[in-house]
Amino acid sequence: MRKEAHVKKANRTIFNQSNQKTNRLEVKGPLRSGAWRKFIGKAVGVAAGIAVAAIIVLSLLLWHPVRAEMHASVPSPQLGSPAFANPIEVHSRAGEKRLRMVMQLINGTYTIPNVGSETLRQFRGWDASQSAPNLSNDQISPGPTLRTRLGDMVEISFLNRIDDTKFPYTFVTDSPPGQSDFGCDKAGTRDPHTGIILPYPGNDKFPNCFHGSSTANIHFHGTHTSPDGLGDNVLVQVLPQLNQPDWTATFNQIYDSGKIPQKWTDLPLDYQTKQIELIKQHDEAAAAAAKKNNLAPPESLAKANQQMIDAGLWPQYLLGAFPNFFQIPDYDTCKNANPPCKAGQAPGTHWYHAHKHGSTALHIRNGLSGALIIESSQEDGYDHFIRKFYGWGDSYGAHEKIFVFQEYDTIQNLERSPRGAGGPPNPGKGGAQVLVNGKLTPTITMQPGEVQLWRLINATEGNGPGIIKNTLFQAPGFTFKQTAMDGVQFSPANYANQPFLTTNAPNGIVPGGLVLAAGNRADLLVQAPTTPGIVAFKSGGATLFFVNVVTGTPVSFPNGAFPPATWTTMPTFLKDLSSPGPNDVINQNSPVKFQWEDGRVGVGLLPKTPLGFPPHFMINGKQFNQTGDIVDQCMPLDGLQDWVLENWTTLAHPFHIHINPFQVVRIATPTARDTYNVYAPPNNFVWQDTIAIPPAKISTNAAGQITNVTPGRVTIRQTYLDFTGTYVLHCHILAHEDRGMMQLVRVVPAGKYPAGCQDHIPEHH
Ligand SMILES: [Cu+2]
Repeated sequence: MRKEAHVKKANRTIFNQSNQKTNRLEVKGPLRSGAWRKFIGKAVGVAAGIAVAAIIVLSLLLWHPVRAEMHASVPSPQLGSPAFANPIEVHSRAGEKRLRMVMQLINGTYTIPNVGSETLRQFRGWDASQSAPNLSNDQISPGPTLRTRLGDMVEISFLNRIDDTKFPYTFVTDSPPGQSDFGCDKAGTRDPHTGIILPYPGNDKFPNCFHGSSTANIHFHGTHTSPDGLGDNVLVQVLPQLNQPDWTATFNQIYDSGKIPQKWTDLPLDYQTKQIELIKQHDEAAAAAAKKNNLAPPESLAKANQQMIDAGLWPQYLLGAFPNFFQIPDYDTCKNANPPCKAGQAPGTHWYHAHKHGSTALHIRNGLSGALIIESSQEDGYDHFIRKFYGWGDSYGAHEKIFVFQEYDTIQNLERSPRGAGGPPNPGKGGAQVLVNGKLTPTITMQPGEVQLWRLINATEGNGPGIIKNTLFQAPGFTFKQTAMDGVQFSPANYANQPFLTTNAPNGIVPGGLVLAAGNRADLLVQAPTTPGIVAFKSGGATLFFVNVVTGTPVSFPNGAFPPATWTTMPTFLKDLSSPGPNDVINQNSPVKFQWEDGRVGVGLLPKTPLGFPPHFMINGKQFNQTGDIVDQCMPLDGLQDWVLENWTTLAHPFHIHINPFQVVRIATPTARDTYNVYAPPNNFVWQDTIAIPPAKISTNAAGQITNVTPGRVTIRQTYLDFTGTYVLHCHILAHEDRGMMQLVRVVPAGKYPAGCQDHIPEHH
């Protein structure tokens, strides 16, 4: 039985820890230098043939912002750099206004560039009218790019076909403390100072620990859709099932109806009854496995499901298959519907990734993410405007480059053994390199003076090398014009002012320039220089990709200049939100505080650090679900609110909230004790759905006690339109999210506010 295997594996790990050794977590030496990609130094010339290995400082520690910097010495021209390629694409069927596809979660042995073969999970997807592609491809890649248009239906049959016997300890629920091995993943790390094994989870407590990594779902990051049911529902948990019933006919019945089911009982009876039965069987198998090992059974998933169904809500636990089904709201159409929508989807660069609490970080490091491109529907819309200006026709073709930045690794830092007594922690095999669409430092070829639309998506775990730095936009000879942030086009004023890329923006530059935290996206029109040559695009010191500008006649455009001198107007629902009135909420006196334990002055893992274990990341003094099933932030539908977000730690946390984007009104970056660099434009606020809250400045006295914390502050303005339901806000450094830095959020109808805020809370671990 599968669950038995997990329990045994967990026991074996613990047994090995007590013997001060492990099977799967042995202490490993540094990466073999010969394994690193080699480059030919320009200075010595190709003929000299002297290979210069890229030097990577392997001092990455997940919670250490400074030492995590990746330093690479990469002279050009590059040798052995693969050609850049957009990820494969699944797009809406033109005549049907629908994207109907299969998205399968699989596992296998894949080659990570520079690392070797590893057992990973991957997304593979295809249009449902076609047969499955060859799934034995051993190259890692993001999931397919999904390309839709405003107004389209999205119909994704999500099949979790992971063979969970290939991965350690994967259960999704807990049992009474001390009575069984269900709960957090188990592993060991050796303290280099004492030689003692510090077992994971250590001080982490379920559900705020790494766990449940064979269970998944899909979050559609940046979409304005329902957080409930078959929409952008991240509270649903689809457990793995290698061999599945064929759900094609059942799911097609749902999609073909054209009506999005609003209740569980709206789904075909076949799916309801089979799922209830499958989860019951899963409970029984887990209980039997526990009994065989003299352990208490885990909590019943079937019981949790039944409680939700009885309350008229959606069950959280499903086995193997889930039909994601929602519409991309087109404001130009839905504003005339009955009832009318109040906002639409912003056309732009969005993305998707697995979002099961406890395994989001590991999943993102398995590459379980991909681009979601939503195109405009009208002649003056974002994509139509750009393509018309450059004469690119009805589709971008090779003029568009999609960058899914990812990091690949098979295990979390906290679950990994250090390299040896006294040595730096083991950064993992692929943990220090950022790949582009699954490739290491690929090369884009451009004509002299050519213009392309670049869509950048930071799908890394978000720490250290995963922060895409502003140096990327300082590549010599290239010209950049940012057109969108987080999938929302710039207003004409911001298009002209370029708040991230220039110092001429109102009230000065956005602190840090264009830096992409995990979850951020940016669109830029990029023009190559007319001088041929190879240019490295670097994030800090690390080269992410190259552009090879070839020899030739500079490209000319029908409309001449780069970039367009005028810019298309904003859709009306994306105009500036009004300032909150007396009846709106401004949480000036109750900020959303991103913090760690009182007394902590820095990150740290080992006993030499102040508190002896890695930080417990919290929001407003508690971890996710720490005080039970409580909605942390409840808002009335149509509410307009300004929130102050604060950061009381010494590393930036990217705040992300689902369903509705927000406008960034103010950024206050601490520069010294009680001193800030403030960015506060008077209007034309940039829309984002993810923003890094600047780190705090912490002062201490001679005894090391904290005497002052000057927190980083961001003010966001948001309104909660069109969709009620329960969802989340969280830190997009996903290891922080898994370990507690998340809140449960709910939007209720105005008439049920606040009475309905705490009704029937879904389980969410
Ligand atoms: Cu964080």
